[in-house]
Amino acid sequence: MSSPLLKSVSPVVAGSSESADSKTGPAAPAGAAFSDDVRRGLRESPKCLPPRCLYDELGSLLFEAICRLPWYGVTRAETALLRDRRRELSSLANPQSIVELGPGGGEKLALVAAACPRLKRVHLVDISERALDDSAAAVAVARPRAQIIRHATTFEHGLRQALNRHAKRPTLVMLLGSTIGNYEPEDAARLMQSMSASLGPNDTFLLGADLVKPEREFLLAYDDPLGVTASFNKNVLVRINSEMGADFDLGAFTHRAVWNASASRIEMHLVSRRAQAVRVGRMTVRFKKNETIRTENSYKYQPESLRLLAAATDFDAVGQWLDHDFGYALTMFRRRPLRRGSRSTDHG
Ligand code: AVI
Repeated sequence: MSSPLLKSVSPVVAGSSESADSKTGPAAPAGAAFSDDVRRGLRESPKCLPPRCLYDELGSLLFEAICRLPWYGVTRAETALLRDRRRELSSLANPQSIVELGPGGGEKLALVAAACPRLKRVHLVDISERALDDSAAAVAVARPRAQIIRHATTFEHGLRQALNRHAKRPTLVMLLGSTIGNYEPEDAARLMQSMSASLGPNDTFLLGADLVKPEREFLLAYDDPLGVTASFNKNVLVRINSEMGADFDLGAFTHRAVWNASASRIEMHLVSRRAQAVRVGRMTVRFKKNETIRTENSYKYQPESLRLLAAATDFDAVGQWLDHDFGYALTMFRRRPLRRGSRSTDHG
């Protein structure tokens, strides 16, 4: 096989378990990486933290709770779409191998795996051991004979390892749960480039993404009446306090969700209720009243903007399935066949 593989990708959510029904959420950066993220982000103007910082153990549990809230429909919509369309998906991809980047609890993977008659092996890529355990168990029930290979690493490394393992086999790579929404547009474009360069012409890439919907629906989903999303957001301050010896006063910050229509994204912020100085290790971080730390961008797509993600790549969108009621899309990409005379880097 080839592998220009995902070298240039630096996802906002690096190597993670994200799916909406995930048991863990995107993986937490390890200690030093977390501190670096925090120090760098709090020095920026405006202040911001990468969304991966939200997912320590408690953050992952809170994200799991969010996925069950009536106002956050990503998991339900995606699971229903996969259930309804699994035969079409399977006949288009017809995979012998499936690689899921961030399988979460594995429920969605199990649905797809059960519908793929030629399936021989499943690669699970996640930094979280818990997600690997849960998803391996779910796949083992759905496809007891399939070989299950765990990659406790980032998406990039895991995908590279998985593709290296079996050249020339139709492989379906899945990135579900609207994880793509937490990639900045340039990172999403890079991901698509790398993915299209890494997959062979018999392989497919299935991408799940949340669609643009009325603002009030986003505000309910990202600032829910039970306050679970607010806790999820503020937990990053708890994490900074405990991992970096900081003294954030949780009562001095408020959760805010903002729909940024021009950027087509919902943003999560922590708003400082007063002017204050916070000690973070040896650093002193000053806040003006109403100054915010942006903790997440969640980009929302249109069906055609998802298909256009393939525009600057060797991918074509070969299938798209929409949940019109909730506003969710599954899009399948395949590399267009090489023109005669062009150099092949296939593994398939
Ligand atoms: C993990 N990710 C796709 C979620 C999202 O919708 O962007 C994280 C989340 N943030 C608030 N609620 C859920």
